[in-house]
Amino acid sequence: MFDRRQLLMGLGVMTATGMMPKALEAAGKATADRNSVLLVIDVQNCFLPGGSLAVKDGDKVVPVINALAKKFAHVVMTQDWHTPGHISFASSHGGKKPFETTDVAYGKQVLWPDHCVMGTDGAALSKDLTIPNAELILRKGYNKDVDSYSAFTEADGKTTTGLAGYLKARKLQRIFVVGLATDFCVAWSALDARKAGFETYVIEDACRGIDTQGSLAKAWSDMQKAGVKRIQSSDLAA
Ligand code: VGL
Ligand code: ZN
Repeated sequence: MFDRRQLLMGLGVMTATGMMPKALEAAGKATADRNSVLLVIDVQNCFLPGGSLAVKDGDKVVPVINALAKKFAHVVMTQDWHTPGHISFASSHGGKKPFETTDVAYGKQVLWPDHCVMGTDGAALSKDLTIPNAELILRKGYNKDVDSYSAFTEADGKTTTGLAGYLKARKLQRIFVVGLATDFCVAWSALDARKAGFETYVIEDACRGIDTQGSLAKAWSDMQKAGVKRIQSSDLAA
């Protein structure tokens, strides 16, 4: 016999189309259920047209992300948030230019123009984002000697931001990653999400890449190998 509670729980997993999530996924779709979170990576002025590390067409992601955010019960956003003189800035390494690499204590570091310095207008989230329901804004990259593309783990491979613990404590087990840049902070976050055991999607048309030295193709290949699901915003049912 079904009791009332079982019946309601059963209804809870049905979607508006009447299809179960599993059936939708079989058709190449995905659903934002109550255990899903939209993770909006680094939609900040420095990465938008006119910014110091502008991502081509970076502003195009904003309306797509605004529309997606309405479908999610849970939204978390990140901000790249560096000290002045940060280790990831070419200007901190005499003679080095942006987009060159250098060896640092934790391995190879790509060097960037100065960007997202904490408290500056360049580090602010885009004013065109309309996501008042975002429940956490997580800053990363604030340790002067360690970069952090990933929202989960700094570039030393061991210092945690606490995000995995936060999401697990709140039973958010399915992560949809969007934002800037596909081949750096989005990809590293998605790969770490998989390492931490989350079901992970990247919504391609809600991201744009930097694409330096083959980084975009490599990022998609690494993500595919790690089991990250690559979808379009139109694939999202709920
Ligand atoms: C990023 C390079 C340097 C990103 C951040 O958000 O993808 N890329 N800092
Ligand atoms: Zn950065």
